[in-house]
Amino acid sequence: MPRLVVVSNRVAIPDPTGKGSAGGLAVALREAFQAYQGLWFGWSGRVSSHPSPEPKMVDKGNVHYALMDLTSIDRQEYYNGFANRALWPNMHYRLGLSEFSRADYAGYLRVNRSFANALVRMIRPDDLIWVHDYHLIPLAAELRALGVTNRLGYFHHIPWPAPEVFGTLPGSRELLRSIADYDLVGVQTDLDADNLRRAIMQEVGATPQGSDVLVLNGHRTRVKGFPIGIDVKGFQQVARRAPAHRVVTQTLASLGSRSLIIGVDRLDYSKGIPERMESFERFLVSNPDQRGRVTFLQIAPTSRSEVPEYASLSRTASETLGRINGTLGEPGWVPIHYVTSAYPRSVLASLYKIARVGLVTPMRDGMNLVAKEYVAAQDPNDPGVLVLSKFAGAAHQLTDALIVNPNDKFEVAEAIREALHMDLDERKARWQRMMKTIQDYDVSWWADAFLKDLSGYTGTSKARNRVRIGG
Ligand code: ADQ
Repeated sequence: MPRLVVVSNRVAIPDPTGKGSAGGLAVALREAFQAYQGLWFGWSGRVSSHPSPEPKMVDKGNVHYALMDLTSIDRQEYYNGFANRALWPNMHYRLGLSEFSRADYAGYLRVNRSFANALVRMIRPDDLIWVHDYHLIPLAAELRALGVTNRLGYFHHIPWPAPEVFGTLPGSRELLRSIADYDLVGVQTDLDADNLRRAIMQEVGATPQGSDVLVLNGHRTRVKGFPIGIDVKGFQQVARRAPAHRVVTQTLASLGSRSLIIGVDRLDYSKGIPERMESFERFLVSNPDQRGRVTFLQIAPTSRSEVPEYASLSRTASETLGRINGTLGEPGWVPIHYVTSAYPRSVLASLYKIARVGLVTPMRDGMNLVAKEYVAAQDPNDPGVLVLSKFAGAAHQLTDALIVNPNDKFEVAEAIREALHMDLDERKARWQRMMKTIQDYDVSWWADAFLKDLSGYTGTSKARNRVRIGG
């Protein structure tokens, strides 16, 4: 059995209390590591003035964690700069927000190279190497340059935009050439896979072989959709427990007989939070009988606050909230409740379950796990309704949600009305079909499918000469 080596920007070490991070990637990879001895390599999250070129090792169970510190310039250029100010907006179709700087791009390449230099010493010949997300696209090229011949897989968690959009980014050709150094590239949807394959063919001249394989300089790369799932059973279990947390009991008490609509997202412009508030406003304006009878709770923990566009979004969200609550609120009723805390998974699960409507309306999203969590948490005998953006990867699977265009506030308002009035039979029928999909394609399916494909796949037509590196 080969060892699994996972590489991601941040590493989620389980905490000793067992309550550890319940973030999507942490849960997903915990599943993957159950079947393998493993090594998880990445940034420690710490900044230091003289980081060691060797990772700090932490051992937990069958997984070794290898943690690299960064300098503050590294963090600025690689993470805040190129990854989050150039790649992220480009890949979410926000070209006006994409800020390219040569220094940031150089920092991005530098950190990828230093990660490869540290990692290469730890790799064994039969390791399966699975790299995650847009921070680390060039890692394969760096590892190959150091003589690594192992199977290299990459999973891209965010959308892969149309080639015409990605092509606007300086450096995009170089990134496409390096992505072709992986053996298997997984993306969230077939549309993303098609976009990426077209870009690699049009921009750097790869030739197709069959439906999902591309050949560039004699190396074969398979590009394929692997929609990420959630831990459905785990989520159902926590949702079934009685709501013990103060946040849940207070929410229930303050609601009284009102219906709850819920939104849960990191505070990110891709999630469409101010736009969603305005759609709810439109709903209240068009349906005056609903005023005082429904409350919208938006949970949006702050993220990437060092990036200027996020600080500006935070101001816009607060201003939109204040305006709507000021104009439409009444003594004894606040239309929108807005909180910026992170909550334990059990609290989110209970709130999802209480909510009549899950409002998941990103402007663009790779998958959107909240949509799946909302479905998993519902009471089978009285499920709520999911309103879902057509621009979330999840919309490709959850076709029984009320699918909306988040740019059209009238359409979203109408979907909220329809959701609140939907009869029980229809709610159950839609929920059962969505539940089947998220159960069939849960997080274990995702990790198994990717790793099975990666381990059974050879990137070269001829077997590579294996060199033994590390130990
Ligand atoms: P994100 O952009 O972070 O993920 P999402 O898929 O919705 O988006 O995952 C967010 C996770 O954080 C969910 O598990 C959610 O429960 C949790 N979360 C959100 N708000 C929280 C809060 N207040 N407290 C606690 N937990 C909270 C990226 C891509 C997505 C892709 C995922 C996984 O942008 O498109 O679905 O990776 O591949």
